[in-house]
Amino acid sequence: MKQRIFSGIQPSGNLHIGNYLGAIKQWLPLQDEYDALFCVVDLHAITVPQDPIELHKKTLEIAKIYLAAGIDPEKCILFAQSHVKEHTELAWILNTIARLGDLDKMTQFKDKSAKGGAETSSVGLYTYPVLMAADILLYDTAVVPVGKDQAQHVELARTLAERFNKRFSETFVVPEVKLSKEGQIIMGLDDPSKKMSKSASSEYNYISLTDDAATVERKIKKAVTDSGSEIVYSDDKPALKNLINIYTLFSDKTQEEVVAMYQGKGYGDFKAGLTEVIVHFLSPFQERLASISDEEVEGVLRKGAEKARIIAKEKMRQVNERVGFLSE
Ligand code: ATP
Ligand code: LTN
Repeated sequence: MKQRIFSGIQPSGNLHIGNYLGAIKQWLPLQDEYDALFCVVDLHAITVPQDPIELHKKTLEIAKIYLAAGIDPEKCILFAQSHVKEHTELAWILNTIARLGDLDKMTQFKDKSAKGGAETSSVGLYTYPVLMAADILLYDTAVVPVGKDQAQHVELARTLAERFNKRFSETFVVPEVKLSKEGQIIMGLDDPSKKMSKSASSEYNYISLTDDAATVERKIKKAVTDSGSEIVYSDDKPALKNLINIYTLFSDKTQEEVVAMYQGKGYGDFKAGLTEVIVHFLSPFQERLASISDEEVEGVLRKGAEKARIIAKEKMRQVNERVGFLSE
């Protein structure tokens, strides 16, 4: 039997090339090797305020992006988190297993709440990792493919699974994290010390998957570079290193090959070449994206939720019984 994997992306902000290279692109081969579930995590998105109309639109858009990138609903289960109520049901129970001490360690909450202050952050943002643990544990997930920024959350899912199993008997599979390779965390174009982020304040931080060729060109031109003029791949030149990483991931060339191609040339040539490889990927991708209708993607999500629900319901029956709830 194939092992199960689960991963998800929030329908908030503009999906960028970091999300594609660091997450979706790596999921594509996993659809064949694993029993895969991919989720649009709308319940996670509302841990920070969302405009309802935008949220609705973004949820459909993220699902379309999955499809346009090559996620195949014939091979995996693709669904929206809020369609399977068991996610919130299990999250509540796990909230009673998680400790304040566990959540106080979570760096994402610290980072995200730093902007507006912890006092005004939602309680949902604080317990976000518990909901994520519920997503994972509900399906007996063995492997969770995510970027390094999410490793701490998967670690919490392991802790909660172990704690629950110990208290109530063996119930959950303890999941393993599968990290994207070094170089696959894409840094901000305006600040190579921080990851490219959809919630960045400046649009010059990221290249959105829906940016047109002129926008890509403008953003790459404006991307910060390091001092010097040679194209070299080195830790002392984090901005250039990040751009070379993006180049290699879109062109399937090695860093050495990219550096060799631009030997004796300057940043201008390199940036023009980089723009070209990005646009070369984005144009056909955006064509596929535009060809998927709302109705089509709604149908895919509905069918996905039906399949996910079967697994989730059985797990919750087990969990509720172990906890001591009366059967319905
Ligand atoms: P935000 O920055 O607003 O928190 P995000 O861009 O991190 O959002 P998420 O929905 O949190 O987006 O992440 C979706 C997936 O994309 C996760 O697997 C995450 O690890 C991956 N990811 C996000 N940003 C990057 C990045 N810059 N490089 C590589 N992978 C990324
Ligand atoms: N928090 C994740 C998205 C996410 C997720 C999950 C990833 C929510 N639930 C379960 C893997 C497994 C993020 O990437 N920001």
